[in-house]
Amino acid sequence: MSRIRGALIGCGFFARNQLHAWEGIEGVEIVAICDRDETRLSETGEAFGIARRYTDAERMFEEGGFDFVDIATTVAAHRPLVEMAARAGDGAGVHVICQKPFAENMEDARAMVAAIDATGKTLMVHENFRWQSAVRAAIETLRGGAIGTPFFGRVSFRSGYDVFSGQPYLAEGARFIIEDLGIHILDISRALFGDVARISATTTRINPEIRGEDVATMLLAHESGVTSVVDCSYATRRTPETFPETLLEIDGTGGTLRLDAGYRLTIQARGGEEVRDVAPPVLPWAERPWHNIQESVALIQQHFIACLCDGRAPETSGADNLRTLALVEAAYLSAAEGRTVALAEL
Ligand code: NAD
Ligand code: 89V
Repeated sequence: MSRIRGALIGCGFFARNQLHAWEGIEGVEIVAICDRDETRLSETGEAFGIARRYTDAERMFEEGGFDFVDIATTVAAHRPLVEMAARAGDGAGVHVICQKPFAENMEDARAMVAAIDATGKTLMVHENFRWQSAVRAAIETLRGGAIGTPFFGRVSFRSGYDVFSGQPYLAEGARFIIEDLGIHILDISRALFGDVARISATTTRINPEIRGEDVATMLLAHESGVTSVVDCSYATRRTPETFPETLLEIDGTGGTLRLDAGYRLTIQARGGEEVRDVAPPVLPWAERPWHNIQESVALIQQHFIACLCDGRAPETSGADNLRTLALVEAAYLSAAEGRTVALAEL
């Protein structure tokens, strides 16, 4: 593929990371942007030098001139926008990269996957936490067999960081931590240990100022036989504050792997110990402590473009992400009904 042209919808809090990352990928150009909010639209257009600006996504698709669309809106707009992308160019469609959470429910998610499937275009969910370089180092080490066959894992994200000032909508929804953050951590568990047969979960709300749950503890029985604990909290005040690090403890038949605070990866196997500094770089446009997430945005977008060029499915394709989304739904169902939920129920 020669020059690849993209359009981005949703010029909000997170989109600037995506636009910076696109700027860093050779051969890619964002030729149009869209937001219903004119102020955000013009500020973003000015900041990134993008002249084609739309307040109406339908019009942007009608005028076309791009190969893929990057959907960076919050979840309620995802299904209509993905379906618009499928109808674009008289049904030829365009490739799609869509932010997490992909959909509000399984029915919408399946319809979105089917709509893009029918066009033969690529659909990737921007599920970037498994692309964080520290997490990736752990995934590659495990897949390389360094600690033998895993049988236990803990995938943990605990923080007291104020996420609500940058993303006020996170305080307003009936659902919070599993849908917004747990979705990433559940996806990391899938990337490490494979698909899940059963899950049980508890949730609670500690912060009285928000509507949804801010603590979730989940027990996953993977099809591979691994048991993992996925625990998430935005009510944990401790030092060091580790936002936005995911910490790991994995036991295998031949040793153990830990990813500790400060991006320190420790592998103990065959009577020896290796400690590696796997801290992510701070990209020129990034800022601490978000640099970890920001680098993963660059990496997942590079992966998307590599997949388009090679004609292969992205790791977090729409079809793959249905299984992460099903885990989210199953966790809420388990917490509400106080029982273990089989993923086959979803
Ligand atoms: P935001 O509310 O700051 O921005 C969303 C923008 O989309 C707004 O400017 C809004 O006007 C615009 N918009 C909504 N519907 C639209 C439509 N139909 N047409 C045109 N514009 C529309 O939200 P945000 O914090 O930037 O989050 C966006 C998405 O990114 C969410 O799904 C969130 O979960 C996700 N997110 C992902 C990560 C990550 O690491 N992957 C981090 C933060 C946020
Ligand atoms: O990555 C995210 O989806 C963000 C945050 C890290 C704050 O949970 O919303």
